[in-house]
Amino acid sequence: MLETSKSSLRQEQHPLICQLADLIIDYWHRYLNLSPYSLPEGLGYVEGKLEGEKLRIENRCYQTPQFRKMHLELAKVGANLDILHCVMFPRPEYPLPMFGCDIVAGKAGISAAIVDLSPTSPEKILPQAYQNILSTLPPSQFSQHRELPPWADIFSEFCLFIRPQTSQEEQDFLEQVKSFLAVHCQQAIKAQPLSPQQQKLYLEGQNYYCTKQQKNDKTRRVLEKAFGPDWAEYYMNSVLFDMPEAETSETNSRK
Ligand code: BLA
Repeated sequence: MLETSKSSLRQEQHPLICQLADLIIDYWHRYLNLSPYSLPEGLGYVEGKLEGEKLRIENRCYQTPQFRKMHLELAKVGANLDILHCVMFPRPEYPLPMFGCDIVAGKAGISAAIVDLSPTSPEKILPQAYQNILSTLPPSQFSQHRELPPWADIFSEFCLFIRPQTSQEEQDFLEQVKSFLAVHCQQAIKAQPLSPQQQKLYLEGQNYYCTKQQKNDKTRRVLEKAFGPDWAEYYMNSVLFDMPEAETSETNSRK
């Protein structure tokens, strides 16, 4: 899956999604030492159509010495709903937070743009170095902040969840994602491994994050409509928010 050319789906996406996808891939290449990560067979590109509109999904996945799995997904529902989903899962040896980002763009523009560095520590707080740097970022001004749903207690105090109102706000969101990615990649490459006991706790932190994200009914509903409930469940548990403990595949073991 180490493609260098731009994908077909990307060119059909909302311009902010294209920009963000390019930016994420650029930062990953710039800061990290990428190797391919294989998704379960047949899940690189998927199309589904049960009721209503066709859903197309395109996945890109990498791993690095610090990250077990870095996943960028673009999805298109019919002609009117474009989605970008991105999660960086740290290897549990490192006390790193989860980078997560989601953009949902409909006919009327972007309804949801969210980015966070979410804690994995037993205390559910970010490492001090992250807190120090994130709290010095210039404050961004957005006219519509959105309220998080009840399952979303996994996010940090730095989580940004907005409905951008202007192209300036869209660009400001992009700048925020850039800052989060830069901080995260710079911290990750300096990270020191944890003791086995600590690793277990951070792994539990990641599993808690995944369990909560699996409760996002809005994501589930989109997948269910195109692929049915069983496939949606499988996809949410094994591609979007798979838990590292459940991983048995040898294809993605560290080189
Ligand atoms: C919301 N996610 C949504 C919405 C849709 C999807 C349709 C509703 C948009 C809105 O409320 O305006 C759909 N998102 C998808 C689909 C995929 C996807 C189909 O990623 C993948 C195929 N979601 C994430 C990640 C985060 C996230 C990594 O995948 C955050 C880091 C958050 N999405 C998130 C949140 C909402 C959302 C918090 C709002 C949920 C709500 O208001 O109930």
